[in-house]
Amino acid sequence: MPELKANKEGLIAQLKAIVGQVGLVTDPQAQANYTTDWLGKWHGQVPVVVRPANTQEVAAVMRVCHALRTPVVPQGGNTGMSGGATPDSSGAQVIVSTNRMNVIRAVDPVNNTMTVESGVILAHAQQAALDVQRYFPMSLGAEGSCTVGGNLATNAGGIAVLRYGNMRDLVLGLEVVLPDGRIWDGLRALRKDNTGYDLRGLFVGSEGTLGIITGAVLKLFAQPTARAAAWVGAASLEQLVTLLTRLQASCGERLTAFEMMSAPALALVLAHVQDTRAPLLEAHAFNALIELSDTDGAGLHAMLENTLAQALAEGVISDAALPATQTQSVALWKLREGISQAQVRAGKVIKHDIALPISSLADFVAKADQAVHASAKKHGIAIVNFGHLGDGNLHYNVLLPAELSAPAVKEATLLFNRAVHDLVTTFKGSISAEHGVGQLRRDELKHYKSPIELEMMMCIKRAFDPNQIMNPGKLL
Ligand code: FAD
Ligand code: 2HG
Ligand code: ZN
Repeated sequence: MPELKANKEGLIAQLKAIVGQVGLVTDPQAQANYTTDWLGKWHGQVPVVVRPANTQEVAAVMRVCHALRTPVVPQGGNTGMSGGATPDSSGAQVIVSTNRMNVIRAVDPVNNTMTVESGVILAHAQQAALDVQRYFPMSLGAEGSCTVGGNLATNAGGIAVLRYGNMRDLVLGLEVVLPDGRIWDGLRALRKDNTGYDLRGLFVGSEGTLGIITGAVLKLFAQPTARAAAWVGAASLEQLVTLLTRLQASCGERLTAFEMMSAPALALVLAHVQDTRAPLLEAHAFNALIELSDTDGAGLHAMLENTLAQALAEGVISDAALPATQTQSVALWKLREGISQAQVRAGKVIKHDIALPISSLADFVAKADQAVHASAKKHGIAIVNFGHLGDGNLHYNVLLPAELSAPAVKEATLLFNRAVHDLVTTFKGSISAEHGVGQLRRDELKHYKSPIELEMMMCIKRAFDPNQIMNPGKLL
């Protein structure tokens, strides 16, 4: 014990010499914001949270941790949904938070790029683009607190992937501090660069297991100045998929978001989120929130209205409402973005973040509903199915009663994970679409990935992090 204490004090002293007192969080109460995740599901313990101010400080911190073999958990905004940024309970791991690294280093409207530190909050990155009449399209419910580094490390998705792609598609260059403290300057702002292996691609989605991302060059786009939205009710998922196909044909790349909420997902929001109301008179088995955007508003609303009117006339959809004002549009998005919070308030949730070919979605959901209900007789459960239908990404979540004991939740999680993920595999889908594997799906990854894929990933992990100090217990 005295040795452990001496080690801990020695570690903190060395880190303090790098980042100063302002860069350390040692008070256990203040540490709680870092050691518990957004869902309140994971809790860890650390001797210290380190908050370097810049890349050089991150490098120096990593040199110390590397020399002492201290495991490091990188953390951005701590909004992740897979427990990737939460340390274990050993008290031996250190959190390295990027929350002081929030400088927009450069914006180049001619090259349509922006260079930012990894701790920049996503909403601030969006604003920096708008300030030069450009657009950074990554958008998700946690954008007011998640960071660009966290978005990259999880290869985040969100509501505009349909048009602009996920984080991997939106980054041109990276700066990364390697586990031994060396700095890789890959901050290239090029759209073509075939000088060897795709190292940038390796770090995107690596969930802090290969190094700490400290900077990034992001792609910018023309700023959409016009938007048209609609809320649609349909009797089946198949019908929503038909509508998606029609909108893609009639609106092309203007189709920016196609988000789905099943009736139970909408009901949950209406019950648990204040100042919300149903957009349509009747309840529908499936709802979609659709958005078109363009740099020129002429004809945009008409394009959406016409496609919806035809779909209504042909019985493809059951009802639709088009917001007449910006306030009404915001109210619709509040329904969509309130689902995560509503689930936390309603009970205990088993999260599934799955991707399937869009052509298989309806068939998958019909079979999954059957499988889940079949194995759910003894638990009073609800299926909270929603997600980014336009990307084939469903959050096919299972809500358990709040009063269920921890062992019962564990048992149900194993049961429903197997039921849902087996079926995902049958449909050649993915068990992890946008939130990351973290600690939540680590065992599932091991169960479903082929041995050869796991082995290739382990080789990469060993090459970058031979001492296994980067975010142990996550992903692999
Ligand atoms: P953290 O939670 O701090 O970390 C996430 C992972 O990245 C961890 O493994 C961590 O170790 C690693 N990491 C963080 N920073 C770095 C870095 N600089 N270098 C290396 N590794 C790092 N996600 C979506 O994809 N789409 C959504 O639509 C979406 N909606 C959400 C809505 C709500 C209300 C909430 C709470 C979350 C939502 N998320 C969504 C999940 C979450 O916001 C994203 O995963 C986000 O990208 C995480 O960013 P962060 O900065 O909070 O990362
Ligand atoms: C969303 O799409 C997020 O709203 C969160 O990815 C999903 O709460 C969830 O399960
Ligand atoms: Zn999502």
